[in-house]
Amino acid sequence: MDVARKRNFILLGHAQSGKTTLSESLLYFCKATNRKGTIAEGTTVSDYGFDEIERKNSINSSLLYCDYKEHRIQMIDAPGYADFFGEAISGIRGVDAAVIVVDANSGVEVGTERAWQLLEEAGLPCLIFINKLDREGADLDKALSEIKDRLSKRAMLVDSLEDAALVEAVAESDDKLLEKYLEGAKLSQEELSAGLRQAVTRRNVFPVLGGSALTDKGIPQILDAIIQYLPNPQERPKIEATDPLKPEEKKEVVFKEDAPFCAFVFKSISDPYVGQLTLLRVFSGKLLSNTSFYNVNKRTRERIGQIYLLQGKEQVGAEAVACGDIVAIAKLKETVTSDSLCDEKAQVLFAPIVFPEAAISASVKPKSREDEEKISIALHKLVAEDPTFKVTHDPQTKELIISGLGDQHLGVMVNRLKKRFHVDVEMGTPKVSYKETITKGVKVQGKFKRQSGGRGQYGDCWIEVEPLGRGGGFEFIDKIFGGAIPRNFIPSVEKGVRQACLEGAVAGCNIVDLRIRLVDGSYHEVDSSDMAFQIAGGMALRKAVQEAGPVLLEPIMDVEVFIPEDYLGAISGDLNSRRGRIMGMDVKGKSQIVKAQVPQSEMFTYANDLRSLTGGRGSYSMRFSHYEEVPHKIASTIIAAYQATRKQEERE
Ligand SMILES: Nc1nc2c(ncn2[C@@H]2O[C@H](COP(=O)(O)OP(=O)(O)OP(=O)(O)O)[C@@H](O)[C@H]2O)c(=O)[nH]1
Ligand SMILES: [Mg+2]
Repeated sequence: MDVARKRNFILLGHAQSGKTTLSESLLYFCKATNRKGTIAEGTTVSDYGFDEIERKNSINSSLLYCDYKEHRIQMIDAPGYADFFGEAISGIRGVDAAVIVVDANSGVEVGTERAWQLLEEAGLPCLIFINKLDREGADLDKALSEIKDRLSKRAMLVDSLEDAALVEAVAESDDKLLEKYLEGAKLSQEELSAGLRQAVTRRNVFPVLGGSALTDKGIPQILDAIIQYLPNPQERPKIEATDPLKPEEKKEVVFKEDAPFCAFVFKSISDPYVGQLTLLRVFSGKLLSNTSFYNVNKRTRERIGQIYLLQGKEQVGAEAVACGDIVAIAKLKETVTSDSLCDEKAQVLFAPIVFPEAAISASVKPKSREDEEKISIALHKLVAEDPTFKVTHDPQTKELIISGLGDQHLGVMVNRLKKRFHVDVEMGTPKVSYKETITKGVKVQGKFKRQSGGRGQYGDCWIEVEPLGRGGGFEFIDKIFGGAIPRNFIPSVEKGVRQACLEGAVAGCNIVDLRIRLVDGSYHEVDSSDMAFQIAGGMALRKAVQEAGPVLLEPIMDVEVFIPEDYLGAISGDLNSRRGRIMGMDVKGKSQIVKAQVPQSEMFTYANDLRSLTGGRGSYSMRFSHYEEVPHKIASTIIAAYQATRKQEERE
């Protein structure tokens, strides 16, 4: 297929606006399928996942294709829910343009704005499809005027090329046309329609169409618009890339079939039959099945087997693919999402995909013991598929923590663990990794003495402890003079002290930020042993901490909240009520950024709380900053709870 006859785009928009139904309608109209599937029956080509069928919405983006008027159209159907927005972010790296679907009754929604912003940042052109016009009360003009108000004045109906605003926008995209237009001459139909195509690619015009995906209204019109107005892979906007051998220099990628091969990996899928499928977009040159490519990120060549086109879950073998194609390759060993692939002699490094930070966490625990091994293999596979899903192990609380973009996201993953990997888990709120430290210096004795029958035990040490600053860690200094403790038992004392620091003295947390000096002690010729001095060291440390004004430390997070201006007051107030400190404000595009430091324990439900506070318009990112003292009242509650469980355990 000639590259000028290729079009590819991503379907974006608010959840439930009808993207998947539209994709199904396009496939059916182009005879790529012989039956039109529906969301209700769970029979669409795109939403083939068991959980997509169960929930009746898209979770993963899928790749589809059809032919229309001698053009090859490839599309990516992305999910609309915020929890799965990572799929839209990766998907746009495979395409040249987008079709934004808007529900006529609901108009511009949060998900529409989010999609719009994504395209604005990527500099990709788009068409807008106002859907569900079959429904009672649906009003194309009303939806269009809202789109003009909230997205862009350059969103326009293009079926009448006479419209003055349209003519002006087209003229502005081409110097020659602009000159003619400013001189007052009338632009010809040919000039206008060629100019319009350029205006769309340059994001000067966003053509708007209307219809109904459910009842197949407006389908040929949107197909015509796709081939008439959207750029082909050679005309697409420029792409950010560098030469890995000269990383300082930007590199211009020419989108041509007879140029060196380069491609970008935007997604991985794990398929139940063929295993790992790697999805890539070819930007230049050709790639043949059963050859190899150079992976710039891994600095290695990798052999490939069969190349496939994807029609939902179905793989269709392709001998050769070229500039503009979006394809899948099975069982690659080295190559992962965000890698750049190319000809070794003409290296190109594309910018990596920047995914949103995981915002919400939960602890997971297999319900049965046999599943403990299975769960890590299963989680590993889920992580490989979804770069917005993270798994960590907290060494202090010994919990397995999963993190994602929202509670629906985590719910989907836990459901996959169960259905795909047969691992049933219990989900809970993660425990905070508190730490213990001291606020003043003390000197104490730790003495362990057992001398009743048989061989006795004897260890005795005096230690001085003093607080270190935050992040000071643990220091142990041997100040024994004159053999009060024999040299070979000094490491035993240190070992006992260190072990006690791991176990905690008041709330079962690591003890940190203190200096310990071993200053004195005594021993017994026969009864002293390594074990006895370890125990004495531990006893001394626990006693010292309890006497040295112990406090708890908690992790404090750096939080950045992105919101429209109207929500500033509500968001700042809410952060204050979470014991947060506002550190500053900033502006990015149309968003306000509130920067704050907030204790981690107050942030576990923030993803959902922020969503309800801002009607879904807010987003945030968060990372660990430092440890700080827990306010006394809260610390007492935590310590009391720990002591209570200890007592309970001892009784059992
Ligand atoms: N009346 C009417 N209903 C529609 C139309 N298009 C889609 N729907 C219905 O709207 C619901 C959502 O449709 P989907 O195609 O799943 O929407 P989506 O945008 O893919 O949703 P997400 O994947 O969750 O983002 C389904 O119940 C569809 O049957 C339409 O043109 N008219
Ligand atoms: Mg969908």
